[in-house]
This record gives sequence, C-alpha cells and structure tokens, in this order.
Amino acid sequence: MTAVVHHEIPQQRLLVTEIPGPRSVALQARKTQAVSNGVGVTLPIYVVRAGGGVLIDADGNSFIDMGSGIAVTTVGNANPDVVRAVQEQVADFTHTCFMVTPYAGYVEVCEALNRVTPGDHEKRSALLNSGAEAIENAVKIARSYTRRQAVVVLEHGYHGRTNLTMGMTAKSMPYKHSFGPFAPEVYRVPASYPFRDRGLKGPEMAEIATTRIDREIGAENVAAIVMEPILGEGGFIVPSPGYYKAMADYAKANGIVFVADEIQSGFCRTGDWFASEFEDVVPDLITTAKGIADGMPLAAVTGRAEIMDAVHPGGLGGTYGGNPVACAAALAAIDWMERNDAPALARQIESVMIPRLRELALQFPAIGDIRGRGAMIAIELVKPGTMDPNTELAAALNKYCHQHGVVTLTTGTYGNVFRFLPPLTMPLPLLEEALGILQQGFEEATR
Ligand code: PLZ
Repeated sequence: MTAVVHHEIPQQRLLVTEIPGPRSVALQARKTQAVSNGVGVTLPIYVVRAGGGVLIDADGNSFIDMGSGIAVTTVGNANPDVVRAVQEQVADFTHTCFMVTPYAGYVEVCEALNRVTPGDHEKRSALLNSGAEAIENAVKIARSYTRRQAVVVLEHGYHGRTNLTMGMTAKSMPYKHSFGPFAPEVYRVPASYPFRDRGLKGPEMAEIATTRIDREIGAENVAAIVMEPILGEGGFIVPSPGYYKAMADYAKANGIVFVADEIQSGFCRTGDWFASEFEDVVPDLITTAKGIADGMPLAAVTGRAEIMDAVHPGGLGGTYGGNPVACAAALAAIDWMERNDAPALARQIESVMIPRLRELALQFPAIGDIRGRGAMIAIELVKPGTMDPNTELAAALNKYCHQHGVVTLTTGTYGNVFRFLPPLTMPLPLLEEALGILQQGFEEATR
C-alpha cells in the first residue's frame, strides 16, 4: 500500500559531475566569504529543486534524500498540496502578527494540533517559529502553572541552540562549547540507552533517574520533565520498554508537567502520529516543529487546557509565531498525512529497511546496533568485537554515500550513529538503491 504521489521531478539517482560539481564549488567559495564560519555544511551541494525522494543540485546531479532536511520534509519536499496552499495564502496576505490582528489559519492549526496529538482531554496550543522556541515556551508555561523552577532533562537529550535550550542539550561539541554560561535550574538524569546500559531494563533505568530527582533536586521543586520519546541528536536511542512510561507516571504522581519533545519524532515519522503513543503515554505538553509544515518555519506547544491557560494574558507570543503562510503549509501537510495514512507509509519504510540492515549486520560486525521506528532508523557503529564508538567508519560511510549520490546524516553523542530519515514519499526502489550504496560503502570502508 503505497500512496500515489505525482512526482514532477524524475525519481532517480543521477551523477553528471564529480561531487560537489563546479557550480556548487563556486557557491561554496562564496559561502566561505559571506557566511559565518560558525554555520557548518554537511554536504556542499547547492540544491535547486527537490521532491518525492530526491534533491537536485546546481550542477544537475540528482541525490536520493535520506535526511528530509533533518526530519522536516516528511510529506515530500515541495509537496504539491503544500505548494498550492502556500501560493494561495501568500497572494492574499503575508503577515499581520496574530497578536495584533488575527486570522483563521492560526486557529485552524491549533484545532488540528489539539485533535491529532495524544489524548482526548481538552487542549490548547500556541504557535512559534522554531523547535527551540517551542521548548522555551513549554518551560515558561510549566513554570507559570506549577510556580516551580527546576527543569529535568536526559543524558543524550537535544532541545536546541538558544541559551535555555543549549543548557538543556547534553552534547558539548558543537552545540555548547564556548557559549556558556547556561541558564540555571536545569538538571540532567540518566536516559535509557539499551545498547549501552549493560542489561539494565527500562524500569530500572527510570528508578535510577527518579531517585536522582528525589535526592538531588526534590520532586516538589520540579516544574517539568522534558524528554524526547526517541532521543534524536543523541543517536536515535529508543528507550528500553517501560522507561518512558515510568518517567511520565513519576511526573504525574509528583505534580510535575511532563513535556514530550516530539520535534523530531512527531508527525508520523515513527509509524504513529507521535512516538509517545507507542508506550501509551499522554504527555501534559507536547512540542512540535519540523514535520509540521513541510519546511515552512513553524513550531508549537500543545497541551492540557488548564496548564496552557494558566499563563497570564499576553504572556506568550512573538512577532512571527504562527505566520499565515506557515499555517497554510501546516494545514496542507496535516491534511496530506491524514488522507495518505502517513503512519502506514513510515511503517512500510521500516519494513524495507530493518531486514536489509540486519543482513548488512551479519556481513559487517561494525554494526553494533540497529534501532529506531518507522522512517527514523539508525545503526550504531563500533570497532568490531568491542563497544568502542567507530566514529571514523561513520564519517567514511557518510562520505562514500555523499560521493555516490545519497544524502545521509550521522548523529549521536559519540558521532558514531548513521541515521536515516527519508521522506514518506520516498519511492521504495530508490530506498533500496540507497541501501545498496550503503552496502558498497561498507565494503569499501572495511576492505
Ligand atoms: N528538539 C528533539 O531534534 C532539532 C538540530 C540540528 P530547532 N534537531 C536538529 C542542528 O544541528 O541544529 C531539535 C530536535 C529536538 C528541539 C530541536 C530544535 O529545533 O527548530 O532547530 O530550533
């Protein structure tokens, strides 16, 4: 069962120059002169068009897109329905500022979010521009509601690059290094990392984490526990069964607002509308961004009406939050997901990838772990026969894939996780082709 999506762009991998080609090389030289060195680029091919499962660069090379711009273009890059909605909205009006003179699109996106997020309790939403901004607002709301200050986050967690969210993010390089001091009252507790927990089960890891909260912070001081149901930038770490639910139950028992950061895992990416559903967790608040609007900048906080409404009038906002063009894109993207049973498309991608990766693991002992759900899948690479992170192999494979027309990404606290985030519109033959390139990469790198 594949959705019928019309691709105007030929769905193929096609290399017509060396990678990067001369036009991209020239643009990259201008980038070096014009753009801050602090803004890195993983693969310097300059994109001119994209759709379905491919990206086309300025030199006419066509790449298989296994990254979706970091889990953003879930419904396909420049999805025709989204393009139409954006074009219609942008011709009517581009901006008013919702806080000054409102418009229906903002309200409709909030209604849609309240409908599709877990739980059938009464909900409210607020719209922002980026994932980090959504997290900042979730913390503001939780503090206002509880009149408490402490925020608990996880080892290997990632929540953004603003000052508060840098403090909430675990990994130093490149996100935090030299940028301190960070906001106070942020506390980090152990995550469940099945591959590296030496056999400890989910509930046992939760016990370690909650004991830490009780002893070192005091549950009565904690406003929010903020965690990703699958740790994204930390390495696509799927917690051991029971961990996520135990943390949510602990929050509930202690009057702590449980915030699910579904910025990367949400919007059908993992084979459910939201990854929290896999463990039947109904978060008090849920933060979303990325997949919500096919690349238009939009993010949201959605949650229990009594928590969301506890903030004083005027306490939340921002000039651009819930921009009308971004809202039009979101409504079209959400509609596409509902009409095309997007969670089933994600599960189909999983059913192709996991068996193929298992085959590879039999051949290449450097694959220490295969994990993830839906179209959020990764392999963790180790030095064969050990648990030592094989960062060099991850980098070599990434380079091989890039050189052979597949856009891939690495991730993880140790940089040794090779991750896959294809758009749900990826044609399955292209997905297989990308995995074939990966296999060749392994053969070359481990020869
Ligand atoms: N929470 C779970 O995954 C963004 C970051 C890439 P923004 N992840 C990609 C990079 O190097 O900057 C993310 C996330 C989770 C929050 C965020 C932050 O979302 O929209 O990038 O602010």
